Amino acid sequence: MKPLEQIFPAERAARYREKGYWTGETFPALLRERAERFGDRTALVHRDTRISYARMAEAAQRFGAGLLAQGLKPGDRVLIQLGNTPEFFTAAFGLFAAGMIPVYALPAHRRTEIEHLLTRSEACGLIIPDKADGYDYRALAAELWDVVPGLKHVIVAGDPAETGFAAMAEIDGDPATLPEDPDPQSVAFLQISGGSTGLSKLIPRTHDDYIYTLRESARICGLTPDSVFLAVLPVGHNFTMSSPGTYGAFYAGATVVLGHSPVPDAAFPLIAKEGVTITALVPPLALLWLDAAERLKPEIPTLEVLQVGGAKFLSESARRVKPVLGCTLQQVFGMAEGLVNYTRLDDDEETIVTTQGRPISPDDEILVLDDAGTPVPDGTPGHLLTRGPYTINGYHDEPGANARSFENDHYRSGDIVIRRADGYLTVQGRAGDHINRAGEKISAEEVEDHLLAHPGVFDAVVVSIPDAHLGERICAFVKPRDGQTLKPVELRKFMRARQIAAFKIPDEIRFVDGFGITAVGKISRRQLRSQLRAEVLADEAAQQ
Ligand code: OOB
Repeated sequence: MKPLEQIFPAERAARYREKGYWTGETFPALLRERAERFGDRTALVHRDTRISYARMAEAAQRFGAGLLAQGLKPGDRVLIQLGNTPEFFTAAFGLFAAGMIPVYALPAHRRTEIEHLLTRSEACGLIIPDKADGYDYRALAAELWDVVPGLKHVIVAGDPAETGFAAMAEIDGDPATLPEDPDPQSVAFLQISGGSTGLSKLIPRTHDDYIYTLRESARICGLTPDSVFLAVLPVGHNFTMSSPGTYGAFYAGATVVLGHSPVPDAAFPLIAKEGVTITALVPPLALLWLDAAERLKPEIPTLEVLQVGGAKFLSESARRVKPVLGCTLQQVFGMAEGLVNYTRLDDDEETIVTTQGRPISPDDEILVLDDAGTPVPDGTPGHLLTRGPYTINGYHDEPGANARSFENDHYRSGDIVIRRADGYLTVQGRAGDHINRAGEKISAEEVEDHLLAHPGVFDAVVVSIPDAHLGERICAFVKPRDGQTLKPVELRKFMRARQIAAFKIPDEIRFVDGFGITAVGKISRRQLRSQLRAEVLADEAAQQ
């Protein structure tokens, strides 16, 4: 197994400890300590089930010990593909308690993504629901069982039916068998990247670095044990997990309400019923909530903070949050690789609506550089690079991507930002070729690869197009092979059959005879993408 590491240069690691950012806390210790301190208080609410801190910790520890009894070992990696249900936390904290490493996948992922993540992480286990949103995850696991040799344990939250897989409810062991707490500087879990090229990369986060973000996020977002955080975005995503998210809420001893749907008709009554004080949305959902609230005038006086992040929230929309929902907007600009920026709750309204906040840590060292790598003056757009106490120094086992994304000890995020003199950042767009579709990051190259696999496709170029609802949508330009006629519906069906997450299927497919240049090879795909994107924008402008 390739070792998991996240190596911070010694001088910086020493500084982060000295300054009290890294405190030596670990996830298993955090779980025990919170169970002792907040025992009977409610940690989790899911439909009619309420779970106390003591019960959550006990369930996790028993599950972790049960995994050991099944033959899994500390250090083993286990992929969790669960939705917003209590089992997600039993699984994640159970793995922590047993010294194992969770790898977080999203419920929308399908065979292609899951196979890649299992293989790359060398996971020996997979934890799935039985069925969710009409999709049978057991069938997916059964296919993977045959093709991923390292996969030895499939655990089903719910009914394993005839698969022969283990039922999560039956995995049970004696917490006395759990190992000692891990080294706080060791890797706690693998998060996945949005990715601008190819499939997701694995992001190793350590106990020390991640728990620092939880502690600071809980403070910046004003969490107390009386706060109630509603999770409607997938709990496996870094935003919902740690900014402050569910883990930040646990850090503070607060209550997490698991929402089963982000639509206003479901969320508003849940906010009212549970007295939710803070929740997190991506911009398209925030727009949906704003429009619904104008119509429905919901009684949600407990809601103090609405966080919006994952993609750019335009200032005109941001301005509506306070008057329409009656709560404070907090913009969150973060990345699973580390750096998270927040507008602060007491910032002036202009800062809240026009910026994406400033970093968590005084030791987040932000650079804004021009194309040649020279720092630009404040107020001028440039490439964002960063290093700091919770930003990774490399992806797991990705020499090529690491050479592209890390330079002089800094991570290049691919974002174009403007920095104000006081350190607040405004995101201008992306330098790279990824599409941010309602907060889901999609690599243009990956979608092109799927299209090119179709026998009738000669070439394909995928671009992002600004979209009023989604923020950006996926537009594919496809040149069919000579003599072939293709239909969009046929290509979409073909892509679905390749078992990829549905959010990667192009929203729009345009057929072209060629790409307007004789030798495609002579210009980079990146140039081609920006040229085609400009053509669509010109078309759209002409139609208005
Ligand atoms: C969050 O994490 P990822 O890893 O899915 O995506 C990171 C990328 C950023 O590099 C940026 O391109 C984009 O998502 N992004 C934003 C944004 N927040 C994220 N772009 C504009 N405005 C924003 N507010 O998306 C994530 C992780 C932790 C907290 C929040 C979001």
